[in-house]
Amino acid sequence: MKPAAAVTHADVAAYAGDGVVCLRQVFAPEWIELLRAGFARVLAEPTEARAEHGRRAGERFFHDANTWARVPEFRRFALESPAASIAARLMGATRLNFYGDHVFAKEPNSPQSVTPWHHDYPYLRVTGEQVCSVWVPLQRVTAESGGMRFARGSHRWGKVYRPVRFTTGEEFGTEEFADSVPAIDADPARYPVVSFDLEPGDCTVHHGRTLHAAGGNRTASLPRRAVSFRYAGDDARYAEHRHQPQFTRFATGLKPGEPLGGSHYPLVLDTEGPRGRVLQAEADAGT
Ligand SMILES: O=C(O)CCC(=O)C(=O)O
Repeated sequence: MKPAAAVTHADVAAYAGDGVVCLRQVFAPEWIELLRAGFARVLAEPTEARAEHGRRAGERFFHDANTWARVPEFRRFALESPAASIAARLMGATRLNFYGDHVFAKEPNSPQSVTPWHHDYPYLRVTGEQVCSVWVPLQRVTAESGGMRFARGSHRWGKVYRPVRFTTGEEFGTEEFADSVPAIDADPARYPVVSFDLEPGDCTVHHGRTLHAAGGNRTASLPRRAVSFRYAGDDARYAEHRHQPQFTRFATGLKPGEPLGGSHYPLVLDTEGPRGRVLQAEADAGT
């Protein structure tokens, strides 16, 4: 579980202050190979929640979510790779549940296939401060291939903004959320943005309220494939929204306000209670 490179105090401070941090070479090559195998499996046999967000004919922006139940490579990565301990350390969590995976592929020559500015909270069935996503690329990622961009400190703006459809950029959930995502790119002085070129083995970790976006893939030959592994810590509670995106429409057996748990949200780390193998065994048994 230990990351190949340690998470430093400076990383923890960056995550707390900016709502995002880039970690270099925290996943050994075997972990990335495992993800590539899982990714091939998802592309070959996507779930019902898959969507194609390509904005123009000939472009491909593929997305799928919560595939880990049937993709053993992702399940193993989520529960056993350094991702969980990275998430716990950055959030200061003593207990950690895995929330789910999210798979994104922007193929070359997909320049219009942008990821609109959004944050994750209005899409997720969880509330709390300790919710984050570990975004792990499978190959080099540059601004040109669709690198992620983050509005620095936006997790501290105290708002949950309306979700937007990736296919069109239109917002939804208008009765539930009062505010639209601010026009981040229109005012760089007011809304500073950070981005990172990444190599395999690197990742970014963003807070569930950090606004983020990404360009299309403007390269001719570099795919842009990544998997987000989402985790929730001590204060996270199950929540429901009136507008459930397709990929969250499954029965959890939980009531709003309850801590996460059960087979959908397995406990992966508990520094104060019985942990490690016992919890792993529970997750494997689907309890
Ligand atoms: O990869 C992308 O373009 C979007 C990723 C994202 O929104 C996320 O991981 O929360």
